[in-house]
Amino acid sequence: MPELILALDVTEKKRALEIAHACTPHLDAIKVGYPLVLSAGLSIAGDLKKAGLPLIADFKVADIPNTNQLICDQVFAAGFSAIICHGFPGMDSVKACVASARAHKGQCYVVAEMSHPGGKEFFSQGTAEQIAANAVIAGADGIIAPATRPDRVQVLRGFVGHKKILSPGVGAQGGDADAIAALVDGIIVGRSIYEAPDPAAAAQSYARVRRVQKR
Ligand code: NUP
Repeated sequence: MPELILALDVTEKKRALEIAHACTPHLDAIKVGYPLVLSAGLSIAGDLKKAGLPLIADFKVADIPNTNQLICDQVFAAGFSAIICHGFPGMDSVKACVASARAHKGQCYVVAEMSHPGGKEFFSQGTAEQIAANAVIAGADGIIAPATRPDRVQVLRGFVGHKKILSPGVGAQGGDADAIAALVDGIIVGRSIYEAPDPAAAAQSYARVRRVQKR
């Protein structure tokens, strides 16, 4: 059954912690990216860990293998349980992230195709498929694929088999949670929860996807 992952792109630490705390009962994981870490510092991981949920670092790591490894090691040492990296820098770069994840008993997810309209510009003509296939060969735990394009998620499923697909783009970007939930292992929701008048109620409403049977 798909997980519900909150994208906590809130740049004020106190508010971020309040929203995380209020939404936690309805969530399976919290994803943190540059917006929050650049304002609150990497130590936000230690604060958020108190909620008891897995923490995904969405840094879309995209460098040479050595730099990737240095970045990922710090992310896991800070308390994150998973890292998101890009696949386009190549198999060796992805493998460095996977190696760091394994060394820290963490997970690694590879962006195969992005959810925004511009995501079609370069993640096309077989590139996303190749990235997804490489993610499997590199031993990653899964891929990131767009909730805004369920047809593409279905295609990419064919390349990753039982590996996990986590899918952003629900709500604010136009993706339909119920349409995508049956195709993926987790939906990632940001603004539609943290910008809602009552974030906990919004999270509770999205938590219905946790009961959807996967196709
Ligand atoms: O392709 C991607 N699309 C995307 O939106 C890959 C991502 N990692 N994300 C992230 O998911 C994005 O950076 C944000 O943190 C979250 C979606 O947030 P929202 O559109 O639900 O507010």
